[in-house]
Amino acid sequence: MKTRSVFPFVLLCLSALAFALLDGCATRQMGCGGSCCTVCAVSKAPELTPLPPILPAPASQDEKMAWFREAKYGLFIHWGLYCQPAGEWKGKPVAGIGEWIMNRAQIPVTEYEGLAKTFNPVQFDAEAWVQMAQDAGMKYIVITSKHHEGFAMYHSAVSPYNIYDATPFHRDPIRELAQACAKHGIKFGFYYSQSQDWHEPGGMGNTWDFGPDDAKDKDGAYDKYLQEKAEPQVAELLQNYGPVCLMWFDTARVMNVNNRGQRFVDLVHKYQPACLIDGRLGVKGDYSSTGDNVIPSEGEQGDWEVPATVNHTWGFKKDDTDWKAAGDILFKLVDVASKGGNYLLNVGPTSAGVVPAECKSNLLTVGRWLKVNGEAVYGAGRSPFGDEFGDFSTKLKDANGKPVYLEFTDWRCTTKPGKLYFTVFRMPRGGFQLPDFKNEIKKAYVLSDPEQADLSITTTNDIRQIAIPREKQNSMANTIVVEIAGDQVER
Ligand code: JFZ
Repeated sequence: MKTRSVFPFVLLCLSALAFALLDGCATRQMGCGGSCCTVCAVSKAPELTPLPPILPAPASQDEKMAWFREAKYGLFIHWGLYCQPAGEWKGKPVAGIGEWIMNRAQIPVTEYEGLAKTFNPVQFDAEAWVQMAQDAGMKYIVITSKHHEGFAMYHSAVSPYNIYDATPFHRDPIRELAQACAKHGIKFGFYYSQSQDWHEPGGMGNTWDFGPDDAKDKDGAYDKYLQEKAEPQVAELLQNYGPVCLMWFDTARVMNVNNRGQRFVDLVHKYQPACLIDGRLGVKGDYSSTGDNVIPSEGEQGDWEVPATVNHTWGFKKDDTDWKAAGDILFKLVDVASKGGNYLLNVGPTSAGVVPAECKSNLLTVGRWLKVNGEAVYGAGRSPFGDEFGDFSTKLKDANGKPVYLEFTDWRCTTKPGKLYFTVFRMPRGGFQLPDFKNEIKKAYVLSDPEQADLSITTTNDIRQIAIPREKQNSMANTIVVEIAGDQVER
């Protein structure tokens, strides 16, 4: 009697066990593509294959910058323990950007560390993230390898406070991403918070556990942290993940003494001479970084990049769903490109390891436009005009009595030798009015038109106007290619 009633249960257990052994997961969930199981919380890592070799030293700075100048558009990823509280601590919303929650709520290290014990992003799929970046038209990915919280999102031998050793996830997502990026031909780089580390007594920023920062600077704790954690971790990143396209340092604090900044530069040059350094290390890098979401109002010389958010935070916050619309992202990308810069647009994946659906969908909409019109962006040069960026109002004045700068958003111009790309965001009824230039026009056509059918140009009082047939118009933006005599515009 007793044996009989237990028997079905034993059978069930055995079959579940067999299934688990075969599949790596007892009760595979629908919709996770087989990469995870949210019920038994066991994730499946892809098979690791060798990474490509590190790139040789470029022959010149121009050669070093070539991929960056071509790329124009990159994906920034802020992912760390902070995506779990997601902007809320002990049931209360915490103001400010999500990845700053430890600081904003002054959470003690011992308490914050607890987040690692439950961090298990079982739906993480490197392949899916990289595929998304590619479909979005992005050419490089920069991910937070360690943000200010001090937690390494890769398998670090320097500190056990890392995703591989300290979480039930027990995987190295950075290694998996490096592999997927290599497969898809996407450049891969790292954000690394070199100065701020709220987990370490000598790191900058954690004043609630470890006292004022200037004491750490003066008593040697900061240098100890830099030499025993930050520098060795940067060295790990440069040695263990294949070619690193750039190192994105941030929020520099007293980097100019004791060769602090220079030592990071030296590490990059030593291990990966082709790797770029951003503009926030505190000593000179390879290009400059603007303020967050700050797009200059005019064209700028040199190499530069705008780090930007898709909502109002970098790290995931559950209550921030105010996503930039696809048309807005596209305008900003073309705007930045027409001013000579790169656009590094951020997503904050959730603690499950997924990019929020609506945000992803907006990025993919831009990607579909770029698939057809990318020639106007990738590798394209600055606008030779400038009047299209905006002008000072003749009527509106700011609080200091100065005229208000009004941005114009009707069109932007990018260039390649002998070609002007006019990306028109608001098409006037009568057609697009070309800015004044002397070159003869050889041909004009809509970039998305596979036939490249000639567009007719009408000239009235020296003003040249181009109309696009309605059936060839796209609701977000239309690029008119104008082929000119000579390589450059003459005004
Ligand atoms: C920093 C970080 O503190 C933040 O969490 C995020 O990672 C962001 C990309 O970078 O914040 C900054 C750094 C510099 C400026 C603004 C925000 N800045 O120069 O304007």
